[in-house]
Amino acid sequence: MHKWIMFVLIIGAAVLGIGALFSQVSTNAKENAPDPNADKKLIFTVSNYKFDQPEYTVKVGETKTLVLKINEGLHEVGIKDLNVHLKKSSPEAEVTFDKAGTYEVRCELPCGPGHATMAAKLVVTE
Ligand SMILES: [Cu+2]
Repeated sequence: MHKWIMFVLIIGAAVLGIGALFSQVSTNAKENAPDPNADKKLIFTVSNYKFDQPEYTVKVGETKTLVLKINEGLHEVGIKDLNVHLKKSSPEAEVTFDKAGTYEVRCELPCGPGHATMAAKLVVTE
């Protein structure tokens, strides 16, 4: 009788253990799976009256998908010298950076009291 109980408990524990192991493995696999487009994207995350970074850097010759991500408020982002304009209805643009330099990234939609100073830099390095 006792042997049976021990047997059932051991099998039960083994099943639970294997289950836990598998769920952990699949979670890890999900977390570690790289977004194949992650390094192709340059994301401008904006909120009321600022960009998530003061400066964004890319290399000459790189092609990136510029993405506007709005966390708060309503904004449109433009890089005038690259003829890039991102807005809520068309938040992505693919750009190949063929000239080194520093470009101004600005909010292009009058969005509120901080609009005038809502800007960042995009540095294209050699
Ligand atoms: Cu604005």
